Amino acid sequence: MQAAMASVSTFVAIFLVLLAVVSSDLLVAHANTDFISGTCNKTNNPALCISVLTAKPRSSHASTEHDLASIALEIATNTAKHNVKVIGNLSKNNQSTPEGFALAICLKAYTEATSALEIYANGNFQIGLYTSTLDNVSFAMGASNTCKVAFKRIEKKSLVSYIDREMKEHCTVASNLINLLVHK
Ligand SMILES: *[C@@H]1O[C@H](CO)[C@@H](O)[C@H](O)[C@H]1NC(C)=O
Ligand SMILES: *[C@@H]1O[C@H](CO)[C@@H](O)[C@H](O)[C@H]1NC(C)=O
Ligand SMILES: *[C@@H]1O[C@H](CO)[C@@H](O)[C@H](O)[C@H]1NC(C)=O
Ligand SMILES: CC(=O)N[C@H]1CO[C@H](CO)[C@@H](O)[C@@H]1O
Repeated sequence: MQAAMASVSTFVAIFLVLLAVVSSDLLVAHANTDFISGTCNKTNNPALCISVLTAKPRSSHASTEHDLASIALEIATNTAKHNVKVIGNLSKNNQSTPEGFALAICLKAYTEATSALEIYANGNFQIGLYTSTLDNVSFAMGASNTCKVAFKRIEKKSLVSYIDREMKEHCTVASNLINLLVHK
């Protein structure tokens, strides 16, 4: 009987501990979602900002606007790099076609965008030169338009409009968040 009582109270104790662990995890997750949405609410496109940031698990550990801006800059940088690869792959199968000509322009634009983000924007961000960082992100974002115009010139449907849009969106979110740091 006593042993049974003991095991019931042990069971209750374990249950309470588990409950506490689960609910504190939920509280933390909730607090971070609030931090992301609260920060994104200060930008002029909260929905885009939230969807881009929450795709990256690391965002849920962010506790400052600086952390979120840094994550957004990394996302934009990875997008530029990824786009270089996608365009490089497409160029192989489109050589000596009008599309190949447009893709070469896109490839050059995204290669320059990658270094603008990875070297210049990242370097300036690290040392707190946020206005310069914004110049570099803005330059990089131009790749999406350069690429779009290249296809317009050959009067063909762009093979890469999806990645152009992604680049524009990711650079916009990075700019909006870095902009929050400028006015501090
Ligand atoms: C952000 O704005 C939305 C829509 O106005 C609102 O529902 C939400 O509570 C806001 N988030 C925070 C953390 O203030
Ligand atoms: C590029 O092509 C290579 C080889 O076909 C493939 O492994 C890689 O996943 C492709 N990358 C992208 C980003 O499409
Ligand atoms: C980065 O920004 C700085 C400051 O505006 C500028 O001098 C530099 O040329 C920029 N680099 C790129 C690649 O945008
Ligand atoms: C016009 C042209 O040659 N387009 C080709 C470009 O490459 C992709 C595959 O990577 C082909 O599907 C297209 O037909």
